[in-house]
Amino acid sequence: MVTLTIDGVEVKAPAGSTVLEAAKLAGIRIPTLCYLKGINEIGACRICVVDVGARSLQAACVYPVSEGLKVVTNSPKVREARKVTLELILSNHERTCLTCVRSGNCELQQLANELNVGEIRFDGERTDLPVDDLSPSVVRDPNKCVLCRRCISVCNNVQSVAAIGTAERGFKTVIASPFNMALKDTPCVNCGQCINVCPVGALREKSSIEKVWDALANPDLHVVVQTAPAVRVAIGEEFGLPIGTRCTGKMVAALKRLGFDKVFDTDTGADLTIMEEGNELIQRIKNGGKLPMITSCSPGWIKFCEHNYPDLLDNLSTCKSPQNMFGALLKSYYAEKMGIDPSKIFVVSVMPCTAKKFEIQRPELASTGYPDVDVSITTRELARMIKEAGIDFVNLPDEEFDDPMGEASGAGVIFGATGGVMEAALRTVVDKLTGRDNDNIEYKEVRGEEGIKVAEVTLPDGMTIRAAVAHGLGNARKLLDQVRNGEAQYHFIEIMACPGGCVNGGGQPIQPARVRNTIDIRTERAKGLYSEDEAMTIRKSHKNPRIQKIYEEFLGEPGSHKAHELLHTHYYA
Ligand code: HC1
Ligand code: SF4
Repeated sequence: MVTLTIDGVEVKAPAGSTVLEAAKLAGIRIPTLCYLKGINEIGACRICVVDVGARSLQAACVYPVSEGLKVVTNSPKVREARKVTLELILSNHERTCLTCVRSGNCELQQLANELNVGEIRFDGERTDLPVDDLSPSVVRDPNKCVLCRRCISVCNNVQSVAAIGTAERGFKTVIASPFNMALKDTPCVNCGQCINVCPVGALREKSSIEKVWDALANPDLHVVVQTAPAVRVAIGEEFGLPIGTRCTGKMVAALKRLGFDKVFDTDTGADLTIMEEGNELIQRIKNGGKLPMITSCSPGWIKFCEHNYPDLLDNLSTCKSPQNMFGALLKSYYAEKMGIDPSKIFVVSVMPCTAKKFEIQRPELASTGYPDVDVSITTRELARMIKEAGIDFVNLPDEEFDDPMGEASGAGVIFGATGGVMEAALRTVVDKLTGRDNDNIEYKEVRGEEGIKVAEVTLPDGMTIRAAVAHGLGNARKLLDQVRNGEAQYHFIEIMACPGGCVNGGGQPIQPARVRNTIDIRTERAKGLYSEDEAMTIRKSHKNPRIQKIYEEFLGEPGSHKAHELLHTHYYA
């Protein structure tokens, strides 16, 4: 520990910590803009400057503490320096705050307020560059960019994709793709992590709200909606509820009030995925198929694999994602059961994910002759629709998903957290391989935020299933390099593109840095999913009576010809 003084207060801070961290220990809040703990600690914006008695003011987020250091965080000189910096940023910021998607949740707006900026003294030249809205998932507006570089850090260092970086210098500095290509023409995987860390409205999802309103207003269409596991534990944040609050019943009630003909649960699709994927794994193990088998439900991960590990495409499970399995079933089994022409069924998915917008456009994901899913919106877009419709979300009663597709197991629920697909699969695979209804169903080794997690399950016949889980594409890269080099041998690997899994997907409510720097939002939301699973009586996919019925009435067996036609897919190098 070292002892220093901040604003006259003696503070003990761990050696190696920064002035920003030490100030926090002393209860002193230093304003920041570019700083994002663990992701972007580069001292770029200089909003956090403090006086350490040196010739110039120093950025607190990167300045190390030292024994006897004297820091002043609040003096006329410091306040003026911060204000000038902020006014210079604002002078080149497109100030369309009233209509900006981040209005009310903009860190720049909040900072202007906190630093008491009443006027902008330096009006001058403005950046005027085209908006890139060609990607199916992400819209980039350089005119709102504050050059904090959080998006670059998350894309390069966390996701290891490097689709964006800085170009030009001085006033012309811009965040851009290589050769200024449209994002859609780069290796961008549409994960949307850059959106979640953007402090302003320079990055946002490509909105599909109007398409949903149009479908809902079309009397010729039967409009059904499916909601992903992770949406229920995050949507409440958009209405002021604590992070991780379970809002399943309120979410269903809101969707019914928006006018959807049926409200279904993607978790049922997740149960179906486990049936197919579990069967595929058992077949591969028994018949000497390609191992390790790798999960295929995260579309950002699939695109990453296609770009970076084409040699591992045969390792991917051929299973479609739960979203698409469920969509295909709605336009076949459900259409038949309800006597509705599949051309009249319009499937909307609500996902915590921006890459799902890309996934639904993949031409091979249309096994009924119609796209499995017609429109995919994010958790944020659903919240906007609920607000636009004037629905009082917080005071809604809890309502149930609709029959005949609404039932799901706890295994389907936990899909939304990293390790959840693996745990759900093990619950079924171990039962199938042992021929027993095993009670031990919680695989805690694969839960939590460790970047790469490993589990070994030894069966009574002596066979050991070796499993690994990676979340965030940087971790996936590390794990896959081990697999590629023969350094690690597994039967089954789960990969989710987003750090923390879908609970932290690129379409989830955006929590500002002041929250993300203090709370692990991934853990809080995951807790909500695990508690929902715990409260359920059916916690294994193969025990879900709805799933059993679908196989009995329609699909036959997992891996059947019909199941293959509707529920499986292929990939492109
Ligand atoms: Fe996911 Fe999945 S868990 S990919 O994260 O396999 O988006 O929540 O819907 O499809 O079920 C997302 C979440 C989601 C699929 C499922
Ligand atoms: Fe990078 Fe993901 Fe953003 Fe694409 S969507 S630029 S891959 S962070």
